[in-house]
Amino acid sequence: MAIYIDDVSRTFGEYLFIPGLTTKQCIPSNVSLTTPLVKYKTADKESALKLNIPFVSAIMQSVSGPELAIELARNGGLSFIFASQSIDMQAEMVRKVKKFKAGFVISDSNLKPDSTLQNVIDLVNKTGHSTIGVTHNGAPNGKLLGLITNRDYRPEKDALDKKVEEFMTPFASLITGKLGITLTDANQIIWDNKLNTLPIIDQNNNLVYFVFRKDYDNHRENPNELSGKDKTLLVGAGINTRDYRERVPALVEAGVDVLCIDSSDGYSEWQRETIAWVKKNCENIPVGAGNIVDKEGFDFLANAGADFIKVGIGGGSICITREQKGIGRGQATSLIDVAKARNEYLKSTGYYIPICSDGGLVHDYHMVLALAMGADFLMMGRYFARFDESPTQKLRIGNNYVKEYWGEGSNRAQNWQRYDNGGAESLKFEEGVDSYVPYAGKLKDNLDITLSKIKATMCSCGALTIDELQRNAKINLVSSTSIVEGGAHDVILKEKG
Ligand code: MZP
Repeated sequence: MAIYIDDVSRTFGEYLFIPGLTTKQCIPSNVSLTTPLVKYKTADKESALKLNIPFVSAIMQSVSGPELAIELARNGGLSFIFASQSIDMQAEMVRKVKKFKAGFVISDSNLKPDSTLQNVIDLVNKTGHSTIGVTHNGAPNGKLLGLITNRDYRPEKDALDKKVEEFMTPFASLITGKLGITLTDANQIIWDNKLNTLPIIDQNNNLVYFVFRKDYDNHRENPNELSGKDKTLLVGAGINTRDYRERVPALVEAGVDVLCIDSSDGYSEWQRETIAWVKKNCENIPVGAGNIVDKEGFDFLANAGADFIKVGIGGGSICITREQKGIGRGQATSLIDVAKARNEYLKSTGYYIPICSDGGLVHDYHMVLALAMGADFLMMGRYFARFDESPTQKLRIGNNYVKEYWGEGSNRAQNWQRYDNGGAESLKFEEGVDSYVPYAGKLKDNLDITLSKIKATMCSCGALTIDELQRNAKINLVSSTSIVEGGAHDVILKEKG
């Protein structure tokens, strides 16, 4: 006979906090959101890898590219670069994040001296950037031969087949900085010489970076920045249970800090094999696994050696797995169950395995509920897809700006490995949709508001850390009528100006 679980599975919108005592120390500026990312022995006191804010971005084409990874790590979180692309392309994205130095930009617009004005115009239209590095081979790190800006040509008057070397500012006339220069010194040279761009070159005159005058104000201090001992930003990458023997070494070579197996159903022997292979062949690289929704799934992946475990099936905003396969569980119940299993595992082994709540977070207070229910950190797709830094197009629909957001199980992503149960290498049916999300601007601006709200809720609960929140929060299941009571009601709202 099948096993019946009688308790209803529930999600975040069905719970609210009851305030705890807010002491005088309990103010948002005293709240710490630092949280462990990977497994550790409690005798060692803390995790070897920690996040400064409990956010990671989803392993999705429409979310985690290098631009978002850089901005999120600069603000204390971490991205997992998506795995549903070629190994080379994914490794290149990881490399881009690892090479990032605030204010130092790797040139994305480069041509050779024998390229033409037409090539220049095409490149500017494609990238939107007006400064072009002229290198011997047209590569971002080739030998620097000159520079082109929009002051060097007149598209309406000049011949379109004119060669770049005829109108570029040649190397001999350029002011350059040497690799190793500080940002402050680079800015001083820009200022003293009234430049717009300072190319930074190595000892062989290879172009390494540009420093732009226009970026001067952007180099703010980021006290939360998530970087390693070598000062590079931390970055994660998704992997699958098919090509990990080739993909993982390429990612490690590119400098990846942490891996995560990306699958809609992690309770599988394929995940166990993948974890074992990574542990044997790349012992210093932590690997997370998932997704699971109960104690059995957690214990299986914990015993397989996972460094963190992701919780959640079917709750993602773009996910239709529950409709298509009837598989899934309310996210709050899943978390409560898995957190209990994690605590039991800790008691019996002395190892703390962080858990990540993945998908389905809608309101900012849901994030606090997920943390209070035992999540160490949160994976989000929809939340990050709305920002400038996500890799998708911003479009105008009617009077609103939106960004595209599609699931990994949609025909558009074709990430069959994520949904693979063995067999043919293709997506057999869709488990995700292709959609839009409202455009919301810059990541940092939105994150600041979200973090303020999280800290305010934590203070109301009397908690200064995530650990205190997990130990002391009072959480109450609420009736559907009290949810209605929670919004504005029985008033006539004024239209917003
Ligand atoms: P959300 O933050 O948009 O609600 O959910 C993001 C999560 O949904 C991802 O981290 C992933 O676990 C899951 N996901 C991604 N693609 C699909 C799909 O196509 C999906 N079904 O469920």
